[in-house]
Amino acid sequence: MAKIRRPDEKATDAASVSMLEKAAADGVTDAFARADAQGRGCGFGTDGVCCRLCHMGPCRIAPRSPLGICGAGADTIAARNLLREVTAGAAAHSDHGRGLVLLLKAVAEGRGGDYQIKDDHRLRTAASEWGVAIDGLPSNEIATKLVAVFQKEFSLQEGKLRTLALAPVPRQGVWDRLGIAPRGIDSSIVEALHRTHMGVDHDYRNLVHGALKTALADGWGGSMIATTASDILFGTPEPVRGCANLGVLDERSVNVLVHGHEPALTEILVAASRDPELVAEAKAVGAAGINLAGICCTANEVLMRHGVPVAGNFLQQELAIVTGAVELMITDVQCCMASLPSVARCYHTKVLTTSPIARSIEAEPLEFDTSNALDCAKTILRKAVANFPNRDPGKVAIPDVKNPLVAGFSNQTIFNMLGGAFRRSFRPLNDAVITGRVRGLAGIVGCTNARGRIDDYIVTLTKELIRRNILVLQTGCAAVACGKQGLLTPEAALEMAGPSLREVCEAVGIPPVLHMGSCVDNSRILMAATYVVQEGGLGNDLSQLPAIGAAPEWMSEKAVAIAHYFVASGIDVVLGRPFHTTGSPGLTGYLCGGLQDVVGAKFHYIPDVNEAVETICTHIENKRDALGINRKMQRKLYDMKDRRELDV
Ligand code: SF4
Ligand code: MSK
Repeated sequence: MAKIRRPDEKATDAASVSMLEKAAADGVTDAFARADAQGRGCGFGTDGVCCRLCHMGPCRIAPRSPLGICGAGADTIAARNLLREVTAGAAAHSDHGRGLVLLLKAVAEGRGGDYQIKDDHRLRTAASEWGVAIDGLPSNEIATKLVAVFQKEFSLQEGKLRTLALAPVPRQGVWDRLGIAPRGIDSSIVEALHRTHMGVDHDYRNLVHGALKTALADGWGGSMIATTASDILFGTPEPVRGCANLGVLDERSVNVLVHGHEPALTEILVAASRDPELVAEAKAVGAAGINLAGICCTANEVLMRHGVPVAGNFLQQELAIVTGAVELMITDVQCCMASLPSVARCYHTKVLTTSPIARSIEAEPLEFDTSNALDCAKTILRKAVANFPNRDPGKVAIPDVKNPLVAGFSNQTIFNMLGGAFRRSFRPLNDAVITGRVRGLAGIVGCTNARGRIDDYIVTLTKELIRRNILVLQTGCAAVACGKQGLLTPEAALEMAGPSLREVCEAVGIPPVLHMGSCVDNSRILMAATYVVQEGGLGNDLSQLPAIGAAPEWMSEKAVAIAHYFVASGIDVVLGRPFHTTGSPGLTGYLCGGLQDVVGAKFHYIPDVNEAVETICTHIENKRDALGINRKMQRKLYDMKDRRELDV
């Protein structure tokens, strides 16, 4: 009999708990209820030993049937399944990147409609990074040349990705020696599907290397290009105030939620929602105005650049509708649940899909046309305004729960904040790490998962690491989880950070947890680590840094790809739930052990958060020992004069 959890066993924050109670009272089935109904899940699937790659199968590996019909055992089957997950994740990120490159191409060729190049400086630095000559050229010509380079990164058939050259040189050597430097992004994905076809690659270690290679085509390819193109088109994020949780919905306004991952439409919606004509139309139907807020990573994109409030992370998408106060939810791609229209049916909410590759039964499709973006955005918002009179006040209950936050920590911003506009530099951060005031860096990223108590592991881990003077970098739904708990404010440094991290944060004016963007922006974390290496004093490869990645509550195939590109880059990754490999001791042992000698990093499966804290701290201290920077620090009590003199 499956266990039915109480609302407070499903969610950490008060807003989600109260909406889970309301969902039950309103007769709405949510993801948590469906997770309970699913029970523990199929053991073969959980262990990764179910294969349906050909139609002699499906084959399941068990003691009485240790081999599939073709002779593939648990190691091969689980490794092929894992590589296919990485491939899907890499494809999702990279297709997102491709869309942005095509938009940049249209802008460069004068076909961008309402879009333009917002960050000319970023365009020029990106062109230099990718080896495009810029001398004397106007922006559109530089953009055209850069787009050509980016497009070739997708289509390259031979050689290796040019983007890999952004990584530290020793790391590139590791990839070359191992033969995992990917060629074109698209061809890497095709190759991964080929090698996992029935009867091709059977060696689980070789399949893991394939997973690392495909993931590199994502992190150092498609995702890196996606982030760069977004910054050029929409502006490189700078620190911005915002707030998070369901309390950002406004009972008096037309509430519009953007959900998914693609920033192009959302950027225009931000402008359109402030259009006086549309605001007047909203007032004409009795609303105070139009309130735009976001869910998941589309939310992170517009939070990072405009301070648009975040209504919630992944598992709050249904709960937002349960408030009864959402006129329209606009979905694009990735992480938008199939259930949304059926939840919306219990209220007056309309669900609109805007991508031709992401339709939903019962949701209204309205294909977003980038060449006519503003008109399209206005049409969409008018649907929301028209729906406002249909709201049933008796069904409205918006939790009075939200927390302020500061987001917008692109690397360019971190350079400026640490070094000042005239001596932009990561030096102060390196010095803080070398002197031990910052013990190390942890990238805590990824999703939330309905099988657990959402946000719990992420927030507990983050709080404990900053208490132990580890600076935390975040993206995606993990960042929103911490935003909801007030961890993304400079004040959090005073209240929750360890004493030496607090001093650093106070001196620079940053939170102890830096929100670096959406899940595709994990590329920013790769680059942050790279800039630290390049700054000097902490080794010459990413694998030497006192740094670690963690995906405590991950659920998406994109997270599998992200975890692999971190490990391929030499950065260990802690996973709060294991990959589906536990039916293969050989594969699990290789991922969580053997890889260390191959790429200088490995995975850690750690469901217990306290164990994760200890593992992460030990890992960071071991790296510090190896660098020879673990000199015993003298404890010093700082007075105001000392604080002013702090060199951070
Ligand atoms: Fe079974 Fe092999 Fe076919 Fe997989 S590829 S379904 S293990 S026969
Ligand atoms: S939205 S991939 S649940 S982070 Fe990027 Fe959140 Fe994970 Fe989707």
